[in-house]
Amino acid sequence: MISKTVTDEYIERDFEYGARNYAPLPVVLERGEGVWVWDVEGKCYFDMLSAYSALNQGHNHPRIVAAAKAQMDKLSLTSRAFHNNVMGGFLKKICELTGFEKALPMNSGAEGVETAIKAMRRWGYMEKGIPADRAEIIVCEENFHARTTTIVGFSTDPEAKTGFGPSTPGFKVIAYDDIEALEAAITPNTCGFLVEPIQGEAGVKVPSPGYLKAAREVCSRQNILFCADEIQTGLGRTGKLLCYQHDEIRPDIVILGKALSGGLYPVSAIACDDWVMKVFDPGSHGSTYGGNPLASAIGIAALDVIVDEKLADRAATMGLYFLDKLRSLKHDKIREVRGKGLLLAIEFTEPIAKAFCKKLKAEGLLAKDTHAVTVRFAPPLVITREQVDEAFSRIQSVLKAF
Ligand code: IF1
Repeated sequence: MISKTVTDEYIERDFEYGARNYAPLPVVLERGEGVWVWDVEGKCYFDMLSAYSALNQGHNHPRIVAAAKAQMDKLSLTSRAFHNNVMGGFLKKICELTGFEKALPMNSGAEGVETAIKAMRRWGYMEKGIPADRAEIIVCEENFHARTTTIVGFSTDPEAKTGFGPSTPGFKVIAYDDIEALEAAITPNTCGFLVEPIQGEAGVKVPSPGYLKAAREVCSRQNILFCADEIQTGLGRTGKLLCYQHDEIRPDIVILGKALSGGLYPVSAIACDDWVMKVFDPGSHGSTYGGNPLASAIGIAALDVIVDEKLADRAATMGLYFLDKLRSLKHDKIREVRGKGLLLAIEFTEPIAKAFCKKLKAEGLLAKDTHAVTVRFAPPLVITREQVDEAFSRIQSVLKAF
């Protein structure tokens, strides 16, 4: 008789009681530290996904854990019916780091994006004078902005979208990295352009140099808001604090999430100047947990770690080093190696990404496939040169046997 492993037991329980909305790699994790995670059988792995860039600071960063514990002992939740003594410091820090005047805290990335959509629409009605219920927001093909009904309504990925209609009206989808398509899609009712500076889920698609700058200029000229979804690309991941800084632009709204808490808690926010933020008045927006003292204390520590440990610079240096190594790989099934900072990907010529990730797992390295042909490598930004070397040698040995 073949006996069940502990891993099998956990996985069976997940499938017995859980919805089948995921098909994870068959590994059950129970502990993490820095770039490492351990499964329930004691096996150690490199985390090369970092919870899709939520763990830029590494697993269980001691400073963020300490801040969370200290705040938990005092006060965790007040709701926004009352002020708390931590939120303001968090918002101030977001503003100082991003260079915007105001920030509005939420929880998940999805809520951050919804907040930005509401801000753009209200600005369209209140400031631009768009007739009621006619506001249009332009988004890009292969976008990933989250999973609420409104947001999947303008997705172009059938897996994410099918069966969840009717879609919220008021969104126009254009090709990514196509400035003429943006110009052509604008009407007098356009209030905003929502874009990922690098499309993560689409397979780490880096737009052509100059695209974001040109899009920024179009938006300014046509009086529409430029909104950057930096939930995945922001907070150091691509080698700058914010990915759009590579293009020396400033959006009207930036959306942050994921690493804003370093993986300890769902924390998101939008940041913008007051001429945009003032569209929100009492009662128009909010969330029970948004800006709570625990989230705020965690957020402050998470941002402090990014700054004090110079994680954006680390991502730039280690990213180039890692990218060079990945580009040195010679294999007839590799189509392209690309990325910025520590948001890297290998695209294969065949749909072998998932099988590749399974082999990597056996070698003690966890990575995630996307769209069958691409594997993402996005380790915590605290990764050292020696750890990049070690990760690379595991990737190389899996590829040799492939
Ligand atoms: C899942 C993808 C990544 C995001 C951008 C908003 C959100 C995300 C640019 C929403 C979230 C996550 C969600 C996660 C998988 C992951 C993902 F593969 F689905 F597309 F990262 F690439 N904007 N992305 O990347 O933030 O509400 O999830 O906090 O399992 O759905 P959220």
